[in-house]
Amino acid sequence: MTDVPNLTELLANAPTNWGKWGPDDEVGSLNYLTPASVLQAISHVTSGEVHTLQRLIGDPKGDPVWPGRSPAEREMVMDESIWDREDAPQFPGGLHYADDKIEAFLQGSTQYDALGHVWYDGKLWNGYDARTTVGGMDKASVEPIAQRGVVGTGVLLDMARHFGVEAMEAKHTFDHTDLLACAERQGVTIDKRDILLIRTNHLQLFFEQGESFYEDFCEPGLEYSPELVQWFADMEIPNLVTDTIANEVTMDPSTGAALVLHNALMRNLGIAFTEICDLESLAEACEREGRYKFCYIAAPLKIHRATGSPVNPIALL
Ligand code: UVW
Repeated sequence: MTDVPNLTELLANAPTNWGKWGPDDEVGSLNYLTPASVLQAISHVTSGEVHTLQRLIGDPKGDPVWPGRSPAEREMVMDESIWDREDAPQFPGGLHYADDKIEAFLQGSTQYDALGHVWYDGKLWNGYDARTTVGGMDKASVEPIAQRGVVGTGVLLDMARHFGVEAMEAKHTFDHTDLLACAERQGVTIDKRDILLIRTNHLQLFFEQGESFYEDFCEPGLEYSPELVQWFADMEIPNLVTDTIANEVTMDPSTGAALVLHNALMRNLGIAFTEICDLESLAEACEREGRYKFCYIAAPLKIHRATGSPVNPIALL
């Protein structure tokens, strides 16, 4: 561990977008998504086919979550059994109803990360002090992202298919040159300000392997390099969406540092992260139709001071 460089050293010369949208900005690169880009995104809708990208919460087969988090627990509060009791509430007209509640990590399902969700060196996105997270996110919480919503052109990069596998294995890394090669193979161009949706289908292994999935936990995904970060900055990517728990290789293979891209892309460039998506039906449709661009729409929940929020994004073909 002692040989692992800290993020301050590793990202010393990395580009940032701090200040680019003013000292009070809390949505970062989502600012690239203007009304004109919304109209551009809608122009990709030709069949009207709708794909929802959220994974089921409370899946009987299990909910994949980051180690240390637990899946949401749903509890029935009111159901027909309440009316077996003497003291059951009585409503005029004989009304009965069902109610339930969940206890859930806000980062424990398909989710948007708040831009302030990760940091190093005592500073969050846009230079906000990390002390602003104490007791709730006073800065760069998920709420401003939820207030604005996310609509833009999505491009699916089916990396599992590109590498010729059903599901990508742990620790398998790739970079922006692989994204470009995948796009070329699919016959699509990645344009500036496109929302990137990266399919690995890695979580199929969660459902096949059960608890052993978490042994030596290291998901596959994008690997940090200064060139990759510069490419994301130059391409003005507003949002990175994947079907893994944390959107990038968990431990950087060359340095051993954890979640480097969360910091280089989210904290420094203000790129929104959307994690634990289910991209399977979308990938099938894209392959069937031979087109990989669509209108991507997502509205995380408006939760005051939250570090993230569940979301059910939509790809509209
Ligand atoms: C962490 O940042 C630890 O997790 P995630 O972004 O996957 O919610």
